[in-house]
Amino acid sequence: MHDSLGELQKEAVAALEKAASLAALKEVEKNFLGKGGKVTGLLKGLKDLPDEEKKSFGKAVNDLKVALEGLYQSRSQILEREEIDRTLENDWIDLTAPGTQHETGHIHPLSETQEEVERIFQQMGFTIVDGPEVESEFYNFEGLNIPSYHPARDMQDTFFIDKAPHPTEGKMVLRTHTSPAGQVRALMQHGAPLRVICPGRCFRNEATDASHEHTFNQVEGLLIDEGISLAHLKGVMLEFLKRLFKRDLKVRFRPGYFPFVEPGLELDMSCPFCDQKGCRVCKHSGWIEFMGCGMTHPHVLKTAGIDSEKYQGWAFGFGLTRLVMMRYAIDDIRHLQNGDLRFNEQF
Ligand code: FA5
Repeated sequence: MHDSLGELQKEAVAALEKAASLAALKEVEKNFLGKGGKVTGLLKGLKDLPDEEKKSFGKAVNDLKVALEGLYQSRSQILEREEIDRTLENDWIDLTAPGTQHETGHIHPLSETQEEVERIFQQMGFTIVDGPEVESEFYNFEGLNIPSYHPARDMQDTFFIDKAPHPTEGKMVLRTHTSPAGQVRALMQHGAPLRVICPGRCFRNEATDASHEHTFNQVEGLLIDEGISLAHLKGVMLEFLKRLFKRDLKVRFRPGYFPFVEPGLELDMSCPFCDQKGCRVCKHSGWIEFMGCGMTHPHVLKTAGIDSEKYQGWAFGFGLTRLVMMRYAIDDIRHLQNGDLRFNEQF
């Protein structure tokens, strides 16, 4: 009996030492020391032995159990250590390695400049308003003192929409400028006094080239109140340009013609890129044509139900797309909307 115990001990010790992983070691422990294990079986069988054998064999089996448990513990510590070393060897992280760069989106230069323009005018007390891109002839023309027979309709080549005309407002068009949003819709809706800007997309049915697109962005501005003159427009524009270009600039008015303002004017600004010394952007003139503007025509005020004896004001409209081209020295307007990521990623 004791001999077979010796055999069992050899077998268990060999199996414990051979186990190469914690899982294998656990399996060996189960086979010998677990509930149905060989050593446990011997302990359970003690009760059937005669008393004189029970004591000495019982002690021997118990000694074997204690010895195997000790061996199991020390083997399991060794294997645990080996497993930790293996993990450290295989799964190490180099904290000094440079991180992976993730591609992020870019704010389009048009949106960036529009946001800046909006912020500056908001700081000066203007509200941002919007209008529809598909307009009726009434809002795009008549409400702006441009009746159907007026030659000024030809100044803005119009896209007509293939859709039933509005019962009272004429044919539907893609708006050719942002003036309907400001001088007609905002004025009709809010009345006087009013201080708004309307940035938005406009459309013209014209051949495209480096400085003309069929789709482009404008910013319309409108200020109506009592006792308003062109001096206020000059002051607002000087302040706006100073905040936008971060330097003091000059402005000058030239006569211009737009049926919805009287007098109609063009505003030029001194070139912010060469301080009027002459450069490519200002075509060596020192001045850059910036926008159309003028005192709001009494007919426009009347159409909006405003007393033109009491209230006066001015309106302006500049090309946001052209402003972006100037700021970022973009030589072809078509780059801005052709969706080429190589262009967009530069900003
Ligand atoms: C107008 O559209 C007037 N509504 C502006 C105005 C508002 C005058 C209020 C008076 C009072 P004009 O057609 O000049 O004006 O256009 C204004 C600006 O839009 C131009 O100076 C130019 O910068 C831009 N623009 C016009 N057509 C195009 C085009 N095809 N592509 C890109 N920009 C354009």
